Amino acid sequence: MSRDIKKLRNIGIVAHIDAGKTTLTERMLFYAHFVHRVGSVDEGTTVTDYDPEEQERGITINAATVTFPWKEIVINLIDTPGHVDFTAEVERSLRVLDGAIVVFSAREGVEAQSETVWHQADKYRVPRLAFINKMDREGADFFRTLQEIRERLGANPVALTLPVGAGPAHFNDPFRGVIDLVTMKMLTFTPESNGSEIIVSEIPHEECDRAAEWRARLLDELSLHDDELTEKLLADEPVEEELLHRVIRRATIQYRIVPVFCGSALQGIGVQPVMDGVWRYLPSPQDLPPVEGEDPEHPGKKIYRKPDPKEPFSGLVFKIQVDRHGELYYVRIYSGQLKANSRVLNPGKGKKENVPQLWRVQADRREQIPMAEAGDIVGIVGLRYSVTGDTLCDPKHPILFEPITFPETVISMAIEPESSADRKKLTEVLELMKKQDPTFDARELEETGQTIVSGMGELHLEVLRHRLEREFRLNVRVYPPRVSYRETVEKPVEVTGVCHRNIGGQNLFAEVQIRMERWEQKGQPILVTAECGDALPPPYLKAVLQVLQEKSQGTGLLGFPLTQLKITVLGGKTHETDSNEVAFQIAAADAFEKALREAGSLILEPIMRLEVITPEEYLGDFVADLQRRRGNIEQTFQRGNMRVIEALVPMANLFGYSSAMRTLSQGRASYSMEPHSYAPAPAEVLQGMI
Ligand SMILES: Nc1nc2c(ncn2[C@@H]2O[C@H](COP(=O)(O)OP(=O)(O)OP(=O)(O)O)[C@@H](O)[C@H]2O)c(=O)[nH]1
Ligand SMILES: [Mg+2]
Repeated sequence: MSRDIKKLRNIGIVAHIDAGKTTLTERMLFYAHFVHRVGSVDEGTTVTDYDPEEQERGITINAATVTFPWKEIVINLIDTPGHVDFTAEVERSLRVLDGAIVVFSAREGVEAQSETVWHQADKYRVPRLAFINKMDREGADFFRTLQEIRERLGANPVALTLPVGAGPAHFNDPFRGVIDLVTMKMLTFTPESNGSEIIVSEIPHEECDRAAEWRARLLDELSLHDDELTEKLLADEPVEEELLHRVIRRATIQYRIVPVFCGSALQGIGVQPVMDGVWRYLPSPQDLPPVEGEDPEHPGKKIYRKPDPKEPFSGLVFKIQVDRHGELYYVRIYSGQLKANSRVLNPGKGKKENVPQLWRVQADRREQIPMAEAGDIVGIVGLRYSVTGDTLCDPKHPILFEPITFPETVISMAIEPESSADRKKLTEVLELMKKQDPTFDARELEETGQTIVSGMGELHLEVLRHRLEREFRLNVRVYPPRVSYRETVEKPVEVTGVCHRNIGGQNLFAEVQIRMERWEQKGQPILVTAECGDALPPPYLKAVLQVLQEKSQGTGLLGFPLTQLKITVLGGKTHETDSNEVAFQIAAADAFEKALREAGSLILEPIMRLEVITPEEYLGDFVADLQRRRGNIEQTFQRGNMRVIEALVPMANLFGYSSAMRTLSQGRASYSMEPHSYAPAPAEVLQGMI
């Protein structure tokens, strides 16, 4: 089944936890006639939260893909999780999607994780729409949320629908419909039809002034992006809807504006206008510039692929789903065609891969397809060497895309199989889980026979443990979680690594000089680079860089994974007859070990960015409590009738914070946290370790 690429929309739904992403997805599926009754998150009956773990907890854990038609288009949609422990799902989705709907709760406004996903979408240059949801809740405020989008996110939000009323049905002026500022009509959604029937009527008298004011703002803003519109407005001529749609579309795709809609996904109010927004304003794969990659044979040389089925095939593996039945590799196709039973190249690994089967994935169901084209997202069964972030391409036309970066783990815990017979199986299953989840790590400790698993938070590790039991029938003993420490070097050093040896009668000579130092750069824990001009011939330099790269992925002097580390190759010496690549590998390893020893080590602990939302009366208690936890309060501010505290706090002092927080506020406060950075651990921590 090939599709018209102009009519395809690859989009993600992203937001803070509980904003209503899954509820919105379910509504869209209902209006698109993909499902015939509306499932509910609270009853565990939605299409996209199909995992038992998700249904029991009422939250999304895995990003789920669904494909459905809407008017003239086909939407490939990924519903992502909001909980920060599963941020990898958001990161990789945004990496391969062409557009996004960012959902906000009209009551809570722009929450901590909304900021994070917003910046992730900025990083991958994803055009987006905003949906201000939960207009039916007490305390919902569309205009305040709009203002927060402008101020906290530095975005340019442009309201396309306005709410009529706010709050639940028993209120005086409850939320009951939206005003479409493009058509200047009021839309109501009949409850008997579950919101699928839309009644279009004139704007009620009492709303006219406000609608006129916001229409004027909309036209003002749009005229900044289009001359034809400006002329029409100056000449006082009528403006057709089609012109407005065109201008909004162009400005959205160029990241100049963010169209904003409002509604209630739960009550089925205001959802179809967002779906129309996806159709009208978000890009098809063809509307985007060619994707950039590197020529694997000439590192540094940029090459491009147009989103065209006639170009050579290229794609990116962005997710691997593992279950008892095997592994499914999700691939975004950027150019060309991919057929079942074909062969492709994984240029990063230098391996050819067979593609035996292609699947279209619908949440937990799959359908086999013979072929897929540029712009599409498909599942492959049967790859052997590829991992998340790898490029696949036409073997005759190699291209290498930039891999996906994921955050480092922050907590660890020791686990052991209940019976020693399960040890081998546990190791195998953990390997599978690592493959599936790039923010999960497992290392065996030789001294104790325990396995240390690391992840993004307590919930992340708990969910993984449940999977071991439920899916793989492995019972494990679990030790209390602790912080994932890292290490870097204390002071910068310059050393020379040498290889002056005779191996099997052959003399080997190499010398390489390196600098090792601590460096901090967000998103790039380790940098290995060269500043040595032509002191070393390229094959030798390549061998040196490779060894340094590998070693720096390992652990430091104290046995913790290395981070915040920069290694620079400064120079070296070769010998006319005795130098070769092996000699340089040995010299590089020698330089690395020497440098680590001389530079001393510094233990780093993970620091979390914490946001607490509390009623005013508990503010003082929260601040004092956070200070006791070695927290640094960055700011506090008002949101509606609540106070928000933003603080940086060591993860080590945040275990069990949710129950402490409930006690402090009698259950009235809420919080969220996400990894922020790694900072030197205080002396006590070091003492405790030695
Ligand atoms: N009143 C009201 N409640 C809503 C609305 N949308 C969602 N909810 C409720 O909010 C809760 C969270 O909804 P979800 O759809 O699971 O939110 P989510 O963004 O998918 O959450 P995560 O996937 O866990 O990040 C559920 O209890 C929903 O019933 C809405 O428009 N109005
Ligand atoms: Mg969800």
